[in-house]
Amino acid sequence: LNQKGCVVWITGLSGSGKSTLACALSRELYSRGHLTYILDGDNLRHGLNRDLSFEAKDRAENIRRVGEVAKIFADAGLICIASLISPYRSDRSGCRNLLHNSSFIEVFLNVPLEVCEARDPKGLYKLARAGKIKGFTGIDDPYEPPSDCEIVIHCKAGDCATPKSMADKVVTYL
Ligand code: GGZ
Repeated sequence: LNQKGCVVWITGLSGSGKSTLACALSRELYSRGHLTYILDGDNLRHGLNRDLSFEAKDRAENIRRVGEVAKIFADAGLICIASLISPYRSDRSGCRNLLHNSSFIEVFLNVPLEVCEARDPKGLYKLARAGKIKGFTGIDDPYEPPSDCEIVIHCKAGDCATPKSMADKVVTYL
């Protein structure tokens, strides 16, 4: 096994399919003999990052910590897949700057808010619209789309790629 580590950083709205893509990509890479590890924002917020809120400064700290951990995995030779909303460009570029530029692959899951909101897998958009969650990304908190990321995956209403085909697009790039 001879593998150069890297970080695949998946950014996008809640419900855009980041975790689904992360899993599909991990499976696809595993089947090709690569070692991977998934760092998922929602999961990490139950442990490593459970002291952090969704205020901008805490989101920045969330991204910073995950970027540092991702770098450790990449240094160890793994393909680290990080799936976080990471709504601020400056936070994402901070992570990019921790790594050699060629080792940071930013993937933008470009799914319109309407599509994410219609999916609403955890009912969070509904709560946000009802004012029961404040500062929800896309509703009353910003999302800054990447302007120069490595990969963009588009998904329009009724026309979304399968997890496998999204993963294949990333694998082809890698
Ligand atoms: C955005 C929120 C919020 C607010 C709870 N804003 O789709 P999910 O549910 O399963 O994943 C989302 C997760 C976001 O965590 P991240 O660490 O990825 O966010 S960030 O990168 O912005 O720090 C969502 C849930 O937490 N969630 N409240 N106010 N998402």
